[in-house]
Amino acid sequence: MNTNDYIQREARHGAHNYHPLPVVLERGKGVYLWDVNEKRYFDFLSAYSAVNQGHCHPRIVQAMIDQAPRLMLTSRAFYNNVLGEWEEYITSYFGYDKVVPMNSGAEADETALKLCRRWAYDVKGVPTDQAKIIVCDGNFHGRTITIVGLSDDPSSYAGFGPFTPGFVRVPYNNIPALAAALEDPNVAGFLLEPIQGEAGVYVPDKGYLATARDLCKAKNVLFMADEVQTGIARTGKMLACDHEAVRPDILILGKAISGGAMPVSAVLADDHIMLTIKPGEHGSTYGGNPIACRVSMAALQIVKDEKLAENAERLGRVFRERVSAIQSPRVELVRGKGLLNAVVIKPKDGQTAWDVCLKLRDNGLLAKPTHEHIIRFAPPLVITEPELLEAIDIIRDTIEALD
Ligand code: IF1
Repeated sequence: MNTNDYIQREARHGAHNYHPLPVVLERGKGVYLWDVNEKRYFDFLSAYSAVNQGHCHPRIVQAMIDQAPRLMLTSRAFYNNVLGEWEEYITSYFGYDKVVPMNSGAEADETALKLCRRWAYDVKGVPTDQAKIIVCDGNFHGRTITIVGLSDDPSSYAGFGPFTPGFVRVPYNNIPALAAALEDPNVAGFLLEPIQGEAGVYVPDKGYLATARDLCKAKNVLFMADEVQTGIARTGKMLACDHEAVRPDILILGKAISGGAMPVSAVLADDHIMLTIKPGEHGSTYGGNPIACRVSMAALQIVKDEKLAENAERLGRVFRERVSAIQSPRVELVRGKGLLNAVVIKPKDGQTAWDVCLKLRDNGLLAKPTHEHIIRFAPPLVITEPELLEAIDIIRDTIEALD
């Protein structure tokens, strides 16, 4: 079979809910991917920041191999010998009383919304069914009906209504708008991404997170950070909130807490929030399964052992410095934090970021546009400086060849 055969087969049998870059991958290792013709690429998407530890990290693979033949799934109907170890590990890792294990990032966001509402009624004293949760313009928190109802991007919500009530949207990175929305006594929580990934790596002004957290605290409103994409060392700190020493009331994690091996997500909070949900009131068949727990502990330990946050901080600066220095009228702007960066491409002759990504692919580097003129560059955090410099050469050569 050739590349086109694979693509056509998916078109015949799979829903058309994606428009992937035309490349068919079959092997990954570290920062590299190989396609079905054995062509090698730098991975500069990392599966949207799920593969921070690099593809097929041996310690993560070994964790799967060790656990799979012993016990794969018990469900939460019974105890097992692994879940408690993971709960203890991850709650001490991030400094919270308790954790709810889930699978996808969307499930973790939905779990956080349920926790926030339940806390509002049982602890804050908001009248039943009157709780409001504030979200931001430009947000991306997943693809469920409630979550797409929070979006202001028609490609996320159009044609899927009606939507869940009880949400207020404010402009991102805008303290006065947040302060005004917080005047409503029924507000229970504020959900945001510390850096908006899908919006095009939108880094808020310094102080925004800390001020927002203080305003929420003053109004007894839960500050909920969706670190599904920005967490796990991606932005140069373990959590993006760490850049401002902000400790969310509810911390939402996913993607790289399992290093791209399988879906694992988690919601962390302290007892006064977490214990408002009683036995039988929330759950998931696979949430916290033994393989997920072993894989997640390996993935999180690698982040510390291999100092991935420090590496992301240092090489992120190298990336932004060198890409900003590319002498081309096409590079409008380079922005980001750590190794979560985006380049805004000035359009010319109708060429979009998609066209640039096709040429990057031809030159051996895989990246994906987030919008018509923005390309996100997010390699695995295990990338070395020589590998990064080689990848930047590909980016430079590709952009300079556009003119
Ligand atoms: C797609 C975007 C990124 C996320 C944040 C929750 C979730 C995501 C901050 C949900 C997931 C993924 C989903 C994937 C593409 C990708 C994405 F382009 F959609 F917006 F990364 F920016 N919070 N993001 O980024 O996690 O349920 O997917 O595990 O849906 O196309 P999930």
